[in-house]
Amino acid sequence: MTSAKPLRVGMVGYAFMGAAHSHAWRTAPRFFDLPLEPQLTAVAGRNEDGVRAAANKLGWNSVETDWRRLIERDDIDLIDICTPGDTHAEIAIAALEAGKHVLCEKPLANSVEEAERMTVAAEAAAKRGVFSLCGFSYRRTPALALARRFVEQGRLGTIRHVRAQYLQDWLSDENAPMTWRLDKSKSGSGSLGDIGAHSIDAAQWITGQKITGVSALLETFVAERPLAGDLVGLGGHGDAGNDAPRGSVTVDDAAIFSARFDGGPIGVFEATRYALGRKNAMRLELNGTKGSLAFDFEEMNVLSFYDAAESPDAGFRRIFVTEPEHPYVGNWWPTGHGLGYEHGFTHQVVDFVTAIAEDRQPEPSFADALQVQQVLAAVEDSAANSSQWQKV
Ligand code: SOE
Repeated sequence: MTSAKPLRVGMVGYAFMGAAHSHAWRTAPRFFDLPLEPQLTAVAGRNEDGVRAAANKLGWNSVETDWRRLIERDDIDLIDICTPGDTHAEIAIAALEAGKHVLCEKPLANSVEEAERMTVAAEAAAKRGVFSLCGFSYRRTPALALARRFVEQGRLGTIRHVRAQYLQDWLSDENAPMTWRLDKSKSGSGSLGDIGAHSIDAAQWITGQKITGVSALLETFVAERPLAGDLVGLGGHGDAGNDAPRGSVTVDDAAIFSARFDGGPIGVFEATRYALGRKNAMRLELNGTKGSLAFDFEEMNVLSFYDAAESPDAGFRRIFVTEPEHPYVGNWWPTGHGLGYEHGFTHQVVDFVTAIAEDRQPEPSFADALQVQQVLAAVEDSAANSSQWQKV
């Protein structure tokens, strides 16, 4: 542990993302020499029993049943937003105006208009030394950070193709229950915003290029699902029976779009929760004039690299991203011992805490996340207009 000044955190929400963030806040100072020491000061949730149980399990020191109270507390420096998208704008803007740093889960908001208001608040706050970060945590996966390093070093040459897929299968069962992720009023969109947004952010960040236009298709395969339970979580396999009352799915189950990037590459993106057997296949492939890179989160410690300067039959080289010189890796285990899903969140905490201590705005900023939101909106507009080309 450090003897650094405390950074007192208040987290809103405590489900899947709340658990991942709690783990990150607890773990970061144990493996990284942080300039500020995160303290898990309070967690907020509407259900008192639920939030108390979560606080005990996840290691928070106190609870609130109203996020507003968390923001009023003067023993809290940073608000961590782990709630569905419909609440992000209100909580983030209130927190920033109250002088609290903000970590907000992705996608930033449920609309471009909300994301714009959040960005205005974030930029005003940054001038007062109050910073914000959007939780596109895959940027902090060592293999993807290494991919960016390779692109920056020019090892791919000029990038021609971006191929991005995010494939899951947790909705394949038509009787898997409704969750908030399937309710547009809560989540903003479906596979597009939940997982496609990660691909958009990662592709743009790694290539250093922005998407300028898209042509898209969205599809909802199962229009109604059993209303079993409290709409929380990823759902799962159906056991509600055929007689259970059903609720309407109001988001896309799958999204496909083609894209142009401002530096010349063309891209194809696919996001779905119906790819049976694909559990968390967040995949990215880049083809350039000098080489290609390929990544699949299901093998998250591996980055595949094809170097055109080598003999063609050398094929793709599988780089095991577990060397101390690889991004973030040196603080963990000896060479060859890989990392997991949770480490991206821990690295996110490390980077945010470091930026706060150094009095600078970290990336991805709310402005970066607003641009992703604009891509999401362009995809929805294109799909609603027979896949017509839509500028971002
Ligand atoms: C569910 O599809 C989900 O948990 C996303 O919400 C996360 O952002 C992604 O990391 C894993 O899948």
